[in-house]
Amino acid sequence: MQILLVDDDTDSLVLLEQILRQAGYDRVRSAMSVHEALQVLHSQESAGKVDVILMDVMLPQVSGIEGCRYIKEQEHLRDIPVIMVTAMTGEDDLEQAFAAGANDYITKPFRKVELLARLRPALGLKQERDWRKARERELLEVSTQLQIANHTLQMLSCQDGLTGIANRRHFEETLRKDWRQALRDQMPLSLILVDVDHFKAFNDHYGHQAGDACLKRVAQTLSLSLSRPGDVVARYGGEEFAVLLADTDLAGAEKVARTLCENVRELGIPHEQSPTAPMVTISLGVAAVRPIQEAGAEMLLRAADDALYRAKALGRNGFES
Ligand code: GH3
Ligand code: MG
Ligand code: MG
Ligand code: MG
Repeated sequence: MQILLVDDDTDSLVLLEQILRQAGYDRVRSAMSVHEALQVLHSQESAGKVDVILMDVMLPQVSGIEGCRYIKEQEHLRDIPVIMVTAMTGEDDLEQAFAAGANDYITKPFRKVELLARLRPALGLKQERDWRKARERELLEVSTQLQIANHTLQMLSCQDGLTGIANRRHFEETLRKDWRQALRDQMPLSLILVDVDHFKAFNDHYGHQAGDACLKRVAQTLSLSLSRPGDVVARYGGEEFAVLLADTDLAGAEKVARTLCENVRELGIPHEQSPTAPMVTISLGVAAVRPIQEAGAEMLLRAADDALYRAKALGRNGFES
């Protein structure tokens, strides 16, 4: 434990230090004024390490009472117990010292056993405060880690493992939310369902791994082809994707569908076994509604699915609405 002595009388300092060292306290520092004491408290080797201050009251320039008050006003110093050591024994002096935040008071000439007896609880108090602070810091650290973990989990729970875009769960949540928003704002909402053409044949011919890589590229292309911040693309199923467009009417959604179809085709991923084209293509079903109170978001899904079915039947590599 480190003890800081503040006294303008050298004899007092020597005596105090001697007693303390004899009692086994070998980390003792001295200061002859409040100013010097603050220098020690802020110095490299003692900052945050002083465990108790023994402070004389009668000091040049700034009194020990003022010094104590100042220390107790500082957030980073106020935990250090201050014991006043003084020859001034009046009741007023005592009152002032305690009002300034002093933890204890010893009168000079002091008895050795009294000094040591009063020192012990003060040091115990400091230790307890340090321990509590360390616990608080630990708890804060743990709670920060938990928050990060929670955030990560939440992100992962919305993400499709293979492609990194939103998963079906997140899509369905967003669909419900966007539907309610569109209903409130009386705005249109559009949905595009996307299905990779002849993908079973692609897998059979190129292998499942190439199939996975193809799905990743298609997902990325769909995602990069959307321009509005509110647009959401999700993996809806195996080789099916869903694109949700808020505040978008049918004409707008058809434009997006055309772009998506073109962009995937332009990736030029070879697909020799496809009867449609010698490359990977997609079919799209487009639906747009202005939500009404009486219907739910399922009607939009059903309409997009019907349109996708027609796009497939009509030859694939295109969209229907
Ligand atoms: P269509 O043009 O009518 O859509 O024909 P299709 O072959 O794409 O349709 P089908 O539903 O018969 O086959 C879908 C295929 O997608 C079958 C399945 O093996 C493949 N598939 C689904 N999920 C994955 C996946 O995560 N990775 C890979 N590599 N293939 C997948
Ligand atoms: Mg003095
Ligand atoms: Mg399919
Ligand atoms: Mg398919």
